[in-house]
Amino acid sequence: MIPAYIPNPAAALLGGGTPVDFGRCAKDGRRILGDGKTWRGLIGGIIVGIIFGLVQIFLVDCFQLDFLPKHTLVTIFSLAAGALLGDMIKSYFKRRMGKDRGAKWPIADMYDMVVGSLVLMTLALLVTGNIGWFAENFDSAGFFIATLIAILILSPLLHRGTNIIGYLLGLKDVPW
Ligand code: CTP
Ligand code: K
Ligand code: MG
Repeated sequence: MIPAYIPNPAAALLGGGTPVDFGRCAKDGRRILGDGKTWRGLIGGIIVGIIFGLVQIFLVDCFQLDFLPKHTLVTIFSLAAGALLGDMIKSYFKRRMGKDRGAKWPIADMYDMVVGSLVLMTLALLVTGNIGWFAENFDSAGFFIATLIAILILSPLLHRGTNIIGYLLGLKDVPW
């Protein structure tokens, strides 16, 4: 999940400038996505996520960490892009609900990147004819389900943790 977890904090560090929605509003008069979703954050976040993924591929190979899944260019790109795509889709619905940029939306804020990254990775593996990647990297259904549960438990903790650190360092305006 490293290529999925990195893009969000990377976007927070690199973001700014032109918003993805170019400042446009939806029919409800509110911003389509808002100023919290910028092109620099989106593209920078995906690139940094891919770089971490490439390092992960290198380290897993180098130190023969065979208990870890074997990432490919397709899996790291789709995890990184899916994380920020999920984040943008969440912002779209946040604006439609009348919540301002940066407002709290507990469950959605924590799982947007998890759902976005895993759904896009699955689609990317399907489209590229590599859906067998799951069976190749997970010995049993039990191991796969255990991994999913670990992701569901760890993700909110990591999300909370990095946001509190970002807040304390003055990089984020709010600790969520
Ligand atoms: N960011 C960005 N571009 C993105 C995602 C994030 O520039 N595609 C930056 C923005 O500066 C944003 C910060 O990272 O404020 C934190 O991201 P996030 O918490 O996802 O955005 P919010 O400001 O909370 O906006 P929203 O309410 O739309 O989630
Ligand atoms: K987010
Ligand atoms: Mg936020």
